[in-house]
Amino acid sequence: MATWTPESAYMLAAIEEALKGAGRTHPNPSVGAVVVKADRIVGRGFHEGPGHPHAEIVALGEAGSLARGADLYVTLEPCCTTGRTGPCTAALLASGISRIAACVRDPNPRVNGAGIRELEASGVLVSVGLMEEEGRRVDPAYHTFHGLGRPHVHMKWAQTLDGRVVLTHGGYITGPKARLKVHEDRFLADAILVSGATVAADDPLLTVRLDGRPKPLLRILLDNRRMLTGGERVFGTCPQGGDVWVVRPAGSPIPEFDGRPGVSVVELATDDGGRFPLRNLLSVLHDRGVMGLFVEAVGRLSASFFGEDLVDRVSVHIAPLLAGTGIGPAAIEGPVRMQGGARVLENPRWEQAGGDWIVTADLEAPCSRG
Ligand code: AOF
Ligand code: ZN
Repeated sequence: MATWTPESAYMLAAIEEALKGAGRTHPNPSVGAVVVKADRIVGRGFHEGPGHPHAEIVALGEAGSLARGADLYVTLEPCCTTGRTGPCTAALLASGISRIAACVRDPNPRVNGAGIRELEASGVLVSVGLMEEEGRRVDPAYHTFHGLGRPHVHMKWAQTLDGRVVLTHGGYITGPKARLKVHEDRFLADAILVSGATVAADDPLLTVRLDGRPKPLLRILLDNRRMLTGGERVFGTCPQGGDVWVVRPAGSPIPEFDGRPGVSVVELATDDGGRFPLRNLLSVLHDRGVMGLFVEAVGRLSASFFGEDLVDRVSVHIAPLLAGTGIGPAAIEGPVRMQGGARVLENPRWEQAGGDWIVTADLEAPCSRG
């Protein structure tokens, strides 16, 4: 059987293409592709969002007749189904492409290997797995949603160098550059989750504030203690800033703000300690189509996410400050036994943001858990 060793540099170019669509393609995946002929990239493409052509089609279009006998590098297995657009497999076969390298299989049950089989059956040489992890990280939410049947959870908090998340005199811990990064990360998600206590204390808007890139997110407020009144600023940005879900213990009295435009009260059974089982909440969000969930939490809520092993990525924003103790919770507060004694984070990376640092890491590759 013929074999082929595709080259990482071209796959990297496909990944760079894919990232141009990041945050805009829901519920579709962000995908990038390049067509390579005689050691030269002759076509590039990325997916811009539902209804737009798939990355492969854009790259083939740019390559034109040069696609015949060429190689295609793509970050996801080509689709073989008709959705809002036609199957890429048919277009690839018609173009005369000879070899296809894909980072990862498409976990969408409508594809899930069938695209590869169809291409191979027609004589195309297909290689899957080059830069597989990097390919998943192009759109971790898509892979976790289809692979694990729940949203991908990206947790963020800001802390001082001594690990405190509240300052005595209140106010922001990190500077404007780090706070802008929060908006960029919110943009990649479909929904954002905070505790009702955070809303009551800080009165945040929880919108995405990036120049020229508005993106309404579903805003989920976990209000176990029924602290919210409907007068908080987040309610004033409904529905244009995104819908708001106030999650309350099942059987709570219905508050006046339920049913205002864009505002819903969602009832969820609590455990003996009065907490919401987060796995149940994520299952509700999955049914509602939320693929990427951005969680801004500290203290007991972040502890619950870690305790239920439901965190896929963490971003810790660190300011060069020392806060001392006795004020507010720690980043993770409560009796949490980390799996394996201490959790080893994968692929840790850091960036400077003004005078602060942002450390981001993943907790095991998405979908690698049994
Ligand atoms: C995309 N963009 O570049 C690729 C996708 O409704 P459709 O026709 O756009 O099909 C969406 C499905 O196609 C998607 O869930 C995924 O399985 C597959 N591949 N999708 O939106 C792309 N290559
Ligand atoms: Zn396709």
